[in-house]
Amino acid sequence: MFTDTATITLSAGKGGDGTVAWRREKYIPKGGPAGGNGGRGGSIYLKADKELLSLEAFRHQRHMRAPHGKPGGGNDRQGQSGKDLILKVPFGTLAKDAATAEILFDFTEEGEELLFCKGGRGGKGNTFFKSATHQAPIKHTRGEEGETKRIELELKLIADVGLVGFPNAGKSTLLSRIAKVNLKIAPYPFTTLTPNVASVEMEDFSRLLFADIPGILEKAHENRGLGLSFLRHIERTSLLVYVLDVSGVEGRDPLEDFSVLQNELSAYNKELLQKPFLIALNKIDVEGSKERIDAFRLNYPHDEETLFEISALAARGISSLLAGVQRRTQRCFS
Ligand SMILES: Nc1nc2c(ncn2[C@@H]2O[C@H](COP(=O)(O)OP(=O)(O)OP(=O)(O)O)[C@@H](O)[C@H]2O)c(=O)[nH]1
Ligand SMILES: [Mg+2]
Repeated sequence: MFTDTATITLSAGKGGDGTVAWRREKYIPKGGPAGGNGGRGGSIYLKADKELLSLEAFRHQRHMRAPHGKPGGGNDRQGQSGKDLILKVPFGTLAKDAATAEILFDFTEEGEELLFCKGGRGGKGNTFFKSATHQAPIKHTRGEEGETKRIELELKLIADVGLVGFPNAGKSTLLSRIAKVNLKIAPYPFTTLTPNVASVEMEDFSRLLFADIPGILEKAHENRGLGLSFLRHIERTSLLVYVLDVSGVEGRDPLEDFSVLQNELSAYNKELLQKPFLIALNKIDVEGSKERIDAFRLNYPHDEETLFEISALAARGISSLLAGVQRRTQRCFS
């Protein structure tokens, strides 16, 4: 299962208590205090890891605890510190305070690491309280509690290119073909229920990450179909590819679909319309599609850098589309 949000509780370890002990050695009567300090409790860090692709690991274990520090020992021995806990989260994870929704951190760089909960300090043993006027203190302090936080993790996939389209437009077919992976494809809407991300090799052997998200319907912003929450996965892409069905098989009109998709994207986040985009008119292998392609070209300013005719199924026009993607992303990155 794909998990893209998780609410977890983090508890750092408590510090070990300070100890009361006395020196007991032969020939040294009244040896004085010898109680060591407690060890520090373990802290909790979160660290971005590119290898992880979901928050799945947090689905079963929702309360993470770092170990407590050990109490101080006799002979002034310091208690052992609790080991720090480093939790790996996928690259692209946003951490928020679960109560206030305040953004605590956005993990956008591989290997980034941040302290979330500090372990409690160890208590002082009675040796600490020895002074010139107080040679045999019985005073000691307890270890501090570790910090506890409830945080919400949200994964925003950081793909380079996002495929958007109506259900059944052929997004998964296209991604399966270009990334050479097997994705679920079927002739009914909403085959894709959770985003797929796959890496695609370009002509120059560089790689781009493509995200295939569930299909979008008119009024998706009012929660029709699967709603729009999946659009968060394409908010960070540098290029969108609208996949439009020109087969007419389902009575779809690509011009109308394009405008509905743009409206829905804008209802979710207006900035999505500012992103560079390409249009892939898909299913050109189907007889009669020419009519809709011509109508689209007539109504939509003809631009060879933006408009591509493809058949994801019959593998037509794919390399020109990828070359177009590459030109556009290079322009975005530079
Ligand atoms: N004739 C033809 N059929 C295609 C083409 N591309 C996809 N299809 C078919 O269209 C149907 C839907 O394809 P999918 O790739 O599952 O569509 P999707 O856009 O991922 O759909 P959702 O996951 O439901 O949003 C399948 O039956 C595909 O075989 C194409 O280029 N030509
Ligand atoms: Mg699909």
